[in-house]
Amino acid sequence: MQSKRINMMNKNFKRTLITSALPYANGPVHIGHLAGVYVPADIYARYLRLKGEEVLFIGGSDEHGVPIALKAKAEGVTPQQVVDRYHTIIKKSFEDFGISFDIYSRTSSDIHKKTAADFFRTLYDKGEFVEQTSEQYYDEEAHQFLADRYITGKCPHCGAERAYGDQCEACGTSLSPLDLLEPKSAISGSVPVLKETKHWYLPLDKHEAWLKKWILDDHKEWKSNVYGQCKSWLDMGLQPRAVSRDLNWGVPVPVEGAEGKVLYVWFDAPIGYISNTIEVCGAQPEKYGDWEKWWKDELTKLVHFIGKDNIVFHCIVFPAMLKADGSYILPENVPANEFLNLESDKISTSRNHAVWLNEYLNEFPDKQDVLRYVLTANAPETKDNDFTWKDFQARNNNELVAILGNFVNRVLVLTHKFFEGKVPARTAPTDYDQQTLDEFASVKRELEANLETFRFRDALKEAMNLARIGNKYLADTEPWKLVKTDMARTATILNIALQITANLAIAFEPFLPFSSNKIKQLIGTSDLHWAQLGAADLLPVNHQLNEPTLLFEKIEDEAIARQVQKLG
Ligand code: B3M
Ligand code: ZN
Repeated sequence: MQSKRINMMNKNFKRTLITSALPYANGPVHIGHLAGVYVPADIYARYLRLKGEEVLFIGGSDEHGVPIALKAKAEGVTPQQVVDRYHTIIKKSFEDFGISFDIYSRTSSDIHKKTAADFFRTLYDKGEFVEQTSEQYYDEEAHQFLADRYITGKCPHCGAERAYGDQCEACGTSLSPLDLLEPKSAISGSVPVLKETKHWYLPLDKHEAWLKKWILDDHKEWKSNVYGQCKSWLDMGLQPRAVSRDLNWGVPVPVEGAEGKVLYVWFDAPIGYISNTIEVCGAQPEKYGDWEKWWKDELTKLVHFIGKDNIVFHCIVFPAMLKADGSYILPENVPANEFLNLESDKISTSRNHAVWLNEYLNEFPDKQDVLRYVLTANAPETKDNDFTWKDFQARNNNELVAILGNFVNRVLVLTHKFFEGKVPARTAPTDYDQQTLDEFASVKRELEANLETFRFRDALKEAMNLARIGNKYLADTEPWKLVKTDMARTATILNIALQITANLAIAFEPFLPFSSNKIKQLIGTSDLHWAQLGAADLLPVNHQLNEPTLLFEKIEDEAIARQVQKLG
């Protein structure tokens, strides 16, 4: 057992398939989405690409489910109109923030509808479902069964008034409609009646034994929040889960006698990862190859980036679906994050207590990296965390401007001033120079160790350490003074400082892609790879640098006060 586990962990994977949760297309995305899922997934994807590894990074909108149908009803438009609107907004926000998906597609695509229906059909034909008729709530005014969020009531666990048929948002407990006290239809407000209906269930109880072994024995390395949640689900014992719903918005259940029924949104959504892989491989076969190698080859490392409310679906339900099919690999890791709060309060769409990505960019154009930086430095990796505008300002002014931006700017300005913007020659490095150069190598090791284990906060700290090393080096050696007496020594110092600058462009690329590009542009290089991190010869002598411009600018109190005020 022990040796098997070690084997699995040391497996020599050939490629990495990265998925990020598919956000519901029923609203724009906010900083909580970015911090919890998309920035970490993007850091990981960029890092692996920079290492020259074969990577496929999948994103897309989740366009089915009751919240979307409800929103359409409330607005008097069709569900398709709702998802068209938000899919476009969400897709653009991700592009604007540099989330480097290989594809960002959607679950209302034809490829997805076919892939999801085929997936269901395969399991159906293999006898992997249990068919069961049961009594469910029905709205006699609206003539409709009330699944999931179509029904509200009092939470039996915490007593909160507006719990939904699938979950109580106040206490986080997942519910089924029959658990609710004082149930009410979300469509008409009427008290529903019970009526019989047939559904297909995935018998998770039958999958329990292998899931227990696979997660609890073989994946002890998963993050403790993820492992802990899985363990508590598994310890409680798994129940069959319905994978169909009586609804008119979704992928129709592809069997006879299923009129008016669609696949449960949590059945079709994760299949969206597969559909989007099929779509991108079909569109660019020379670049990505055959889709099946990404999903059916044991040498593919599958990693799901998600938020903590999606853990059970990605660690238990979707793996059970994949296993029931039998031809798919299982995720190697599911580095789920906890939640991000905003100014000590839960982010809430209904109360508009959120920072929306599209609005942020209106207020802070070209400051994508500032937000990426703050959200990573403060990521809810092991526990819920708080975003505050004060912290945002402080990290920008005291870290990005004062440390990283200041270092790069000083080096470039001094080189232009003393050496006409050309990389000066390095001669006879002192012990201190050597020690500084050696420190890069240890930073590289630390960075890698953290990135490989999804500790992005610590990884970012290491990258920032490199800039601190640079600042300290300049402060200790004072080339602006030495220039009056020792030109050769000044040249050596600036050469080393410029090598540090080139290293910063590599180290920060996964975290701050826009700033990394700017640095590369300033130093006139485009081609830098991860393997070069730590090297002291990235910029050849006499290489021409471009005119310095500032990487970051100070954010004033007024701008911050405006944002705080906006939250009310
Ligand atoms: N749309 C829930 C969410 O956005 C859901 C994720 C689907 S991932 C396959 O949190
Ligand atoms: Zn509750």
